[in-house]
Amino acid sequence: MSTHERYNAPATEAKWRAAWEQADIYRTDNDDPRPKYYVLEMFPYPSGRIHMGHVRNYTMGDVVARYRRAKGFNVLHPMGWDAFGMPAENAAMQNNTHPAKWTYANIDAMKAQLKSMGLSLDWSREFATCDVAYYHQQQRLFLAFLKEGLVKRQTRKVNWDPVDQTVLANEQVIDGKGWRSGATVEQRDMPEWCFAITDYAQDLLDAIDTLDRWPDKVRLMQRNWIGRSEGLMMRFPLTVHEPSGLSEIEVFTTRPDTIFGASFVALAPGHPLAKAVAEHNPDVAAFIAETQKMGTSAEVIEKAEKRGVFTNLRVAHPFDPDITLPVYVANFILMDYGTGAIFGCPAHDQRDLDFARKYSLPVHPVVRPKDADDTFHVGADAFTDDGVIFNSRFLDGMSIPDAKNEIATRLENTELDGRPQGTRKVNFRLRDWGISRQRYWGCPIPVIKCDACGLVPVPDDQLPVKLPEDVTFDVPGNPLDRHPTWKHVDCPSCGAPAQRETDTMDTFVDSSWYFARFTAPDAAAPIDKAVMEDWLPVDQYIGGVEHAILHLLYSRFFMRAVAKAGYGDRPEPFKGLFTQGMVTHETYGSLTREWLTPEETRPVTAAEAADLAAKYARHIEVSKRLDADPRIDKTLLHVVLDPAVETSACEAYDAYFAEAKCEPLTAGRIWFSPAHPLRAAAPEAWLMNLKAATLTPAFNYGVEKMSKSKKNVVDPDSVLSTYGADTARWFMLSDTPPERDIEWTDAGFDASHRFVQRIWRLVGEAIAAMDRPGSGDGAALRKATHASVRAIEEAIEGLGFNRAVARLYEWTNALQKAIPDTAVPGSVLRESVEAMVVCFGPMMPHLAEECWTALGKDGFVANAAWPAVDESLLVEDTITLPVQVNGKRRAEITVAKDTPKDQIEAAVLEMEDVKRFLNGPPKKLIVVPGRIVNVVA
Ligand code: ANZ
Ligand code: ZN
Repeated sequence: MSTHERYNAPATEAKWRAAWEQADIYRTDNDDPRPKYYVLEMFPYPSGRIHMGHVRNYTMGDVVARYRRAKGFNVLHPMGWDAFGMPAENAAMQNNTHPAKWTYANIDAMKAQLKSMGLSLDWSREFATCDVAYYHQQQRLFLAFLKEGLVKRQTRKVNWDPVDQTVLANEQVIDGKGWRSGATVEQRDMPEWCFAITDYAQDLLDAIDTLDRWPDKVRLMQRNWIGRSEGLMMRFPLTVHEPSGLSEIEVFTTRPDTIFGASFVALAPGHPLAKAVAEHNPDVAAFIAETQKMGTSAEVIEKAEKRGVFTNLRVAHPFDPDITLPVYVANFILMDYGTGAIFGCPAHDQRDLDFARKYSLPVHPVVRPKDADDTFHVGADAFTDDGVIFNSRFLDGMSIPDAKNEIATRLENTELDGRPQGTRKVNFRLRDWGISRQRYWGCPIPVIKCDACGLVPVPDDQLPVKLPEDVTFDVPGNPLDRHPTWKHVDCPSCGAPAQRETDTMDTFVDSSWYFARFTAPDAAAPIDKAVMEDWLPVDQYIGGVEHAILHLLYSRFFMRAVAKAGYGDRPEPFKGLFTQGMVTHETYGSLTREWLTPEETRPVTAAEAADLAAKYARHIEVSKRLDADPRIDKTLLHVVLDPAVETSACEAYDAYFAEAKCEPLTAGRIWFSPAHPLRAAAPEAWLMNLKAATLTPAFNYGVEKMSKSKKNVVDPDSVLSTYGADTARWFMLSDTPPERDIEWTDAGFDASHRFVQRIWRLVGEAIAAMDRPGSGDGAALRKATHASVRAIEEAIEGLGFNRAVARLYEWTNALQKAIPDTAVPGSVLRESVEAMVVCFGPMMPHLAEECWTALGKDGFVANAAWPAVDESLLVEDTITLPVQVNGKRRAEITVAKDTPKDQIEAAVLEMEDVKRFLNGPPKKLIVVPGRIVNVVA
């Protein structure tokens, strides 16, 4: 073959993919005796098409898989589909198709796309979580967990959409309204199935310390999510009788040291005492009813204005019965944390302070900064830092920890109605995991509800509980619930007519154990214990940081539950975790952010730019003034280039001066932040592009995450079919560290494409020179070769793919130089080229195969061993020593490692940078071998 031909990537790549598939080289045998290595990328949701984020994620995983294979590991690298979930039902509603049909068609399409990337996946292990075979096993796991006491029924506050007749996740409640229906969301108490993840709260927290190959930020996010706090349960007696008979309020506090700064007690709207008071107090009843309309999420509650209502009740201060505190019902107290009641200390808690200011409650500081005196007081900001206790009787002068301890000890030893008034308590923010979803497209919960027997597990021989196929999506609500026959069954226990559970499982359940199922995807049991224990933990897991909390935490819990149920003991599923950055691209749009694809825009001509600049002169002037104004919050900059909003822009400007604050962001007014690339350019340059064939400005909104809604997506398909997978893979690995966002640019992509061609030419040129004997020993190239192999293996092992790429560029340069140098023997060229092909094989696997064949090698490079590094060639044979004159560093000298002292001395005395400081021979000259040269003038 002629190696001077241009490399035809699309055709060559297809050929090699067919060859790999034919030879079935990526199938993994569980019994292979070599050491195991499990690399996994988070499996995709089958939305229908892969996006560039997938390309990046799977390329990285594939590099790791191919590298470890070359290193002699038995590598497991599977792929599947996270296939249940709402989008399939939405599609079913919109397109009148069945979720299964839609899902499996998407899987087919995406699988073909993934295949065109040349990923070394073991497709024989593929499954979708909506496969009956998979969810059958999941139902068995559910029942095993139920038996172990890890599944509970709990009544929970949920967001109920009265129009769609469904429970909404917190993210689906937008400003108190359902995301789809727009109906005002109600809070309802609903019985739910829950997994007892809180049983493992402490263990999940402690074990984070063992995850030393996880990013610190993810470990921190997990810690915060689990949210352990040590505090005190504290009982406050009511001063008057309450008709319900309730006589006290118990609170949970992490700051008992601030008890002498307490100025109120507050109850959650769902607190039993709050409800009791509501029975006879209409104001309280109205307030509670109103708060029901707020979302249930902690974030919503955090953001909302702190409000409350006085109950007319008071409690006695635990250390002074003469002090009483008013009891409120308040919207910022959560019912499902602690006891659903607090004592408020406004001076040292911001929420309490906001509340106290609103209701004119006293603010008594009881902790002062170490360097402040007793006149210390609190203004708009609560003081939450460390300090010294004051204004607190027997606590005065203590540190916070000592004061906490003192209060706890005293209250533990004080009796109230025959029980200690205080008890130390550890609380977790983590809640049990509610898995009930009132949806069709999920794994049915295998339980039957019988009037006589209660909740009866479906017997194993009656599993799987299959989803019925004949369902309709034309009306809101749960299709399983309204199916005419599906839910009607006989009770497995007494035989009486009974009903199936119509809730399905949260899709996070499906993804909490798929990695374990991959190890033995056809096992008769959910998990083949021995095989799973062989493979797990996953050596390298790669995916998006958006899954850093829930998916990973649920998986960690799941594996603990799996262990308890006897399916194998691997509590930590992922040994190494890597979270890659996103793929970004330039974004264009109109002033009001009607997005345009880059192709829909065109560059503005100089004449047009001048025209537009004149037209928008007023705005540009305002912009410049705002820019220069030191009083402006520079995080909210601005340019308004639409005549229609000219007045409002100028009004906003004036309002700013009047009110000393910036206008909030509103439609029609665009405030660019200074970080925006357009801000750096001249005002005229803001008009980067125009909407094609019009004079409508198309603003460059900078580099944003690729997303359909912003129309800045580059479709992998077009790139893969035109340039081939290797170019796309190489681009994804180049330049940008993998944890950072990578910007898609045509120029960068072209450079990758040229490099593919360059390698192909280079290999051809090297092959042509390989027969020559060479007049020298080629030591320089040999060194470059072996040093490169070592550097690339270190880079890949550290997931520094961009460093491996950079090293390959250098290596090709060294080779390029050596080819015309007839002193370099052909055998040394061959050694270098063969090693190079193996080393870039993980990144550009198709090109590597083609080069391998051109080199006359047998078999696939995908099966070739990683080049052995000759360590002796890595030893540096020169050494660089700093040279000091009179204690100051003046020069450095590089010499052969074994240079005798006297030769170094002589050479130093000849150096210009040393001679300058000498008048005649030096007083002293000391060579510290391998370290430094000291000259005393
Ligand atoms: C008195 C106090 C004084 C508090 C002070 C803080 C500062 P973490 O760390 O998250 O556990 N709290 C307790 N239960 C609550 C609930 N159900 N809803 C809202 N807030 C609640 O926070 C514990 C602190 O959060 C507790 O300590 C309590 O307020 C509040 F200067 O008690 B603290
Ligand atoms: Zn029964």
